[in-house]
Amino acid sequence: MKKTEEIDFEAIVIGAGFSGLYQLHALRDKLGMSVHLFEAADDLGGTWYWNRYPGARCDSESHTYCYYFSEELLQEWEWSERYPEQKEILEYLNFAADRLDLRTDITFSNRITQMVFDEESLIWTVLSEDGREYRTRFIINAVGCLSSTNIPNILGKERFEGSIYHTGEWPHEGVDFSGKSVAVIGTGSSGIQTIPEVGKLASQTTVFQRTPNYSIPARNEKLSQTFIDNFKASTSEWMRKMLLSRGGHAWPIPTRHLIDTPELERRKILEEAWSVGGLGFRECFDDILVNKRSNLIMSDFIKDKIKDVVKDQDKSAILTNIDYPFSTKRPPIDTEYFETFNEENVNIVDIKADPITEITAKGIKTRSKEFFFDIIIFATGFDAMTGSMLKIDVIGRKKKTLKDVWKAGPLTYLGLQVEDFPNMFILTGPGSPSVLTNMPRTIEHHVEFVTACISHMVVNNFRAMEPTNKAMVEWVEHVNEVADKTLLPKTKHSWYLGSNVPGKPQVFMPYAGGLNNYRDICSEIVEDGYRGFNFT
Ligand code: N01
Repeated sequence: MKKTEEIDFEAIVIGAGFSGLYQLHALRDKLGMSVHLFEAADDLGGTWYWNRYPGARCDSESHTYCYYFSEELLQEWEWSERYPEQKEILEYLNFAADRLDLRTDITFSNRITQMVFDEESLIWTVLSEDGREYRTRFIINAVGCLSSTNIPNILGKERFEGSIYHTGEWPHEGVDFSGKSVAVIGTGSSGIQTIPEVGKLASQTTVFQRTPNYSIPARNEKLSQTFIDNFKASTSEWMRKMLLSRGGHAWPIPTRHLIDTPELERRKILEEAWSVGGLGFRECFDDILVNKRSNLIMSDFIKDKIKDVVKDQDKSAILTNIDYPFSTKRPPIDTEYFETFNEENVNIVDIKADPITEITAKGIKTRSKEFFFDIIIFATGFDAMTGSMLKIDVIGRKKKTLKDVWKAGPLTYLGLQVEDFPNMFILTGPGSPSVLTNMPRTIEHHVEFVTACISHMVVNNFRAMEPTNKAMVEWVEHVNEVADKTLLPKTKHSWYLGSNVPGKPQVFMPYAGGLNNYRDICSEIVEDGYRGFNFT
């Protein structure tokens, strides 16, 4: 691509997680562009840089949770466990970045705060926290969908004399729990992963649960050398399976409706899937997210399993008081989460029944009781899917801001682009299958799609690309229509809809039509001459 005097880089990538690193490689090494990546943290890793809490582990299986675009990377790396720990994933990303020599084109510790589009030159000016400006033609936001932490505004937080942590911003030096009394607020995936670990280390652990959660045993284990060798001999087959599936996982694609399966057989299938564990449990039938009765049966099956484990009747009642269909909130997988409540020094408080009223100097007050703590852990999640994008002041054509355009909920075409923000791409944004899938598969799709778009522009001498209003509006309608065919949006209290963040517009954000179908739609759009996109 021809360089002009006016730009510092042909493309700027923001964020050095899985998506940003691959995007840097693809544009720089496949298209030969000048590209620079800016990262707010002082090192790479994205989610896996920040989420260092005890027990942090991926719930996609390790050999599927990695880059498949390079057979060399696949052959060189060896995962040790079925579900990789945060530390191992971070090592993997460092390994990939070193193999691809990416660090030379990354600036760390420099948050991008603003980006402004100039309609005449069709160039973006990007402003970073250190006050410097960079001019570029393309911006690829790889800022992550679960990276903007959500810390509830509880009265008195600043008065607390102990230590406060959020799972998503965990201190690098770790936390010493020995002899400490610890509160954990939140029982999503992060809480459910960290509570068993904190429970082992602290003298007293008290869990503040607002919404109880279904959780599937992960059944984590060391990978055998035979498994690793077989995997390495058949990576393309693993990829084929993942790309055929809705979720980008390599599990067998379900073909049976739970509701039509006779009871004895159904029970056997559920028990087998339970003993295998992991998110694949949900996939043993294909109607769990569309048929209320099927879902109820599966939900009751899980509640019974929890009741079998938790001996204390009061704790068991709090943990199983679940009033929404399984998997309509993102289901966690766990290692001995429910078992942890059999320990005498691990307690649970139902804060739906007895809400937190304030944080005091010494602990937490609920309506009926005061608790005393040395440490409070917020496992309270993220301003998901839009939070990190909206932290940046994005100004497009006609001085439109992204904040304004997304005021009533995010608008995108394919989750990738927004009208009036030409040449700006978002990876795994709202409208993308993203969080409903095994992320690296969606990320690889997006990076390759964006790279192909930019290559198409170069070949055809186009200077700008953006979706039409019609395409964007129709895509958002399609995202809603697809979600409405499932039980997903019926559970109103979920970060999928943004309802965990006060004041956020409540719209079902990810594309629930499946990664396989989404990929097909994108391919058809390209074959149809990039239908829905305008090129200048
Ligand atoms: O966050 P969450 P998370 N007062 O939003 C509670 C991914 N992930 O960090 O449900 C009291 O799910 C909230 O209660 P409620 C994964 O996609 C992946 O756990 O809103 N409680 C809930 O219990 C996951 O889904 C891995 O009523 C409050 C909890 O805090 C996503 O990240 C590991 C509250 C938040 O749960 C987010 O998970 C970890 C308040 N004011 C995470 N506000 C992998 O393994 C919120 N809560 C890949």
